[in-house]
Amino acid sequence: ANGTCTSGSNTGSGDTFEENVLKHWKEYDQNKDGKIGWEEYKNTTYDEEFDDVDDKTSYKTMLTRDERGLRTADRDRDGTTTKDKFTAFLHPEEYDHMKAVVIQVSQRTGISQ
Ligand SMILES: [Ca+2]
Repeated sequence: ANGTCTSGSNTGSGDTFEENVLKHWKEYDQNKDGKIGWEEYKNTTYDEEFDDVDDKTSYKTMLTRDERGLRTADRDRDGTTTKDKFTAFLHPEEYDHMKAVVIQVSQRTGISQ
């Protein structure tokens, strides 16, 4: 995951899978309602650092990829992301129903033109 590992106080390579998810979860669930909405996700991930970025194409590509990932993780299609869904989104390789996303992402990043 790009752009989410900027914590200066992070001492650790010892994070477990769950600790890692929880760390991101707290970061993204800004209003602490136990769900992450798309807007919440977008605001946390892309913030204003992309506002004046030249490369709008890669911004859009990332945005589309993330939206697709979250939609795929949203199995009951209620439009919100619970912790279970968020875990699947962060670690799609661990979940059968996320396999399509893993394949799409690796294809996308594997092609350099
Ligand atoms: Ca929330």
